[in-house]
Amino acid sequence: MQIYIDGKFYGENDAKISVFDHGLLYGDGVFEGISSYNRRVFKLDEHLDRLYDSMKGILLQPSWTRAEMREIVLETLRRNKLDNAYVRLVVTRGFGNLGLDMRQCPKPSLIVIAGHIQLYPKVYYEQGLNIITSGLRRPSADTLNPNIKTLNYLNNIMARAQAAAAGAQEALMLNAQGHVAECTGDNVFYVKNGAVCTPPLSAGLLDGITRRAAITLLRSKLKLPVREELFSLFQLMCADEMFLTGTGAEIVPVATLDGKPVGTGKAGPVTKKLMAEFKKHAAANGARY
Ligand code: PXG
Repeated sequence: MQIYIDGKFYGENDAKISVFDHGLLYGDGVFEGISSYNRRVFKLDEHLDRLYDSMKGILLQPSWTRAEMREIVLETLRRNKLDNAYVRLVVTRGFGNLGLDMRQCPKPSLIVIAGHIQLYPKVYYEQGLNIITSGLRRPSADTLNPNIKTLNYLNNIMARAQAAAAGAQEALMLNAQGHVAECTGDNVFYVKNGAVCTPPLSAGLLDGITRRAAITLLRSKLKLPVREELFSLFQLMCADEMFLTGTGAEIVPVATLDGKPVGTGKAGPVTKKLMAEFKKHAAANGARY
């Protein structure tokens, strides 16, 4: 595996960064996770837009143009000869001293890893996931804005550990007001009486690229109304179907929530149609390499 770090490619064992990197010391940095299908990078420009917005959100001045960053992603995929891949971009504040002041870090670092990710075994795409509601809330925008894809993932990781302890695959997270926000690495949708609903970005969630693609496909291909509105756990308990979206997960049905079946407890018809439309869409679109 060839890993890009700050202008050079390294083998897996030689790909290293400083222990003084503030990405490690403080989680001071941002990242992206991108999928490629059939030698095409899915929604590359949307991911680059989000990465540049995330950098703005943490006052990190990029030392690469967007065009350079785009080419680095494509070149990393080419070098690794991957037809279908998961690309992880990490931008850290770079090395500095042992102090919080970002001005001590002269230049940011860019890491690009191209490999594979399997978030959920295949069986869950037929049977649906079992998920629980975490007791941990997503932070609000005035604490650590969930719209920014930062390297601070402990909130998500601890909630995911609660899911694992309960024998579930994912954890649903509410915001401080008790509205449904998202899962630890996926966005949330439910279907009720032929309409689809997902929380608005203001509920405190990542503006998922797969979420956006799902909204577009639901409207254009399935001809269903999609509403972005606040809802509580009660709406999910009464839903006909529920599914999650994410780069690694794609579209994945939910079978049970907190031990109780959602709808019939199986992948519903809207979810199945959306999964098929998403597969078609992802296979036929994206930047070639
Ligand atoms: N919410 C959170 C908190 C996420 O981290 C999503 C929603 C879905 O967003 P996208 O843009 O992917 O549709 C994410 C995505 C990983 C990994 O381990 C991270 C995510 C997805 C898949 C893998 O690198 N985060």
